[in-house]
Amino acid sequence: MKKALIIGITGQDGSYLAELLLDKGYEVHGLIRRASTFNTSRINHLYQDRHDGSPRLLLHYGDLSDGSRLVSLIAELQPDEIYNLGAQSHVRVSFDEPEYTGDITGVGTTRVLEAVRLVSPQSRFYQASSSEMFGATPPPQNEETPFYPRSPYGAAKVYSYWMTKNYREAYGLFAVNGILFNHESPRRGETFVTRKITRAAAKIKAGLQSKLYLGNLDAVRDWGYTPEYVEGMWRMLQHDKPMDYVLATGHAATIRDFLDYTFEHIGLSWQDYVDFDSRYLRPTEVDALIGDASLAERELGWKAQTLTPDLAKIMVEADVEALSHEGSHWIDKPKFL
Ligand code: NDP
Ligand code: GDR
Repeated sequence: MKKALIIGITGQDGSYLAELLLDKGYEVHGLIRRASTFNTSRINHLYQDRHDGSPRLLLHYGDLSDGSRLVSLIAELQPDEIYNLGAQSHVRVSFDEPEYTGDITGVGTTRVLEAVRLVSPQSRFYQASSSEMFGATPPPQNEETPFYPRSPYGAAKVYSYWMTKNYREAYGLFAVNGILFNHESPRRGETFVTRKITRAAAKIKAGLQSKLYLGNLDAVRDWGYTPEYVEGMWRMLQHDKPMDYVLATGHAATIRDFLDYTFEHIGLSWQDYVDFDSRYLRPTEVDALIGDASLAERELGWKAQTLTPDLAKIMVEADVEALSHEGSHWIDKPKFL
């Protein structure tokens, strides 16, 4: 049985990747952070108590700030595959917390790479690199496009990208960068713009909210569907050569387009509800990201199937459904999101 370690298993991508690997028969280990409240809601449905049979999903406390813990855990597990999906992943927040973002999203990767080099060099390593590394470089962007990050988050990801590449070249590790464009799902964090829109639309439809405050509506993004992207991550680690790949749909949409797709689907007009709030603007914006994933299609047989209009429908339908089940508990989430 293959063994995988997912750092960031409680996040959007980690939860879908855990499902995929369990379906493929892996033993899946996940790193979770100690918190004063439960932070495993995205993976609770996968969890099986250690006392009931032989679970294939096992969770371990740790943190990307804690290098010695990464060494002890990786030494103990000797995983076949390690996926580093852990990060302070919010671009706007990275302007408020640039040093913390550099430590976790940047140096955290080096801590994992060092642990792999020292105690488990046979492990295959996946680094969650990002289209945010392209930043101000105009689209279309592919593996050859120069980086020009526009945020502390983007700069930290560029550092992690180069450290991953360097450990591959310097020490012969099987270490790859997946350069993923935005990917979304009903499990997307509530403060990213797509989910913020689909949750608000569901609440507006139910008569529980009257306004939605957003920032820049003109940014262009290439939004795909997360379950397809975690399959791409896995394929990168099954390839015979360690290489870096872009995953993207190749299609462009603005925030306005996403609002259109979402609100039209539930029979409303977003212009009646959306207002501007400058606190959602970033000091420097990434204007346009549109990926060219032809290398992944040629070498991994990977191609995005779900495009943004269908993605918006999947997400808003899931939020309408969740609201009907969870009612006021669901809507009581804090307003500062
Ligand atoms: P999320 O923000 O949903 O998940 C991030 C994960 O990292 C969570 O499990 C979180 O734990 C964990 N984490 C945060 N800080 C630490 C820390 N100090 N130590 C250990 N773990 C930590 O992100 P996504 O799932 O959307 O993205 C996964 C990865 O892919 C991230 O690295 C992101 O930057 C990158 N990425 C994402 C893209 C996207 O469109 N989604 C596109 C390109 C790259 P907790 O639950 O406790 O907060
Ligand atoms: P992004 O995602 O920055 O692309 O990073 P986000 O959804 O936060 O922003 C996308 C675009 O929407 C604009 N926007 C708003 N964004 C948020 N969050 N909230 C708002 O109210 C709002 N109004 C407008 C933003 O300015 C931006 O242009 C995501 C993260 O998952 C990263 O971790 C990942 O690396 C990249 O995608 C690829």
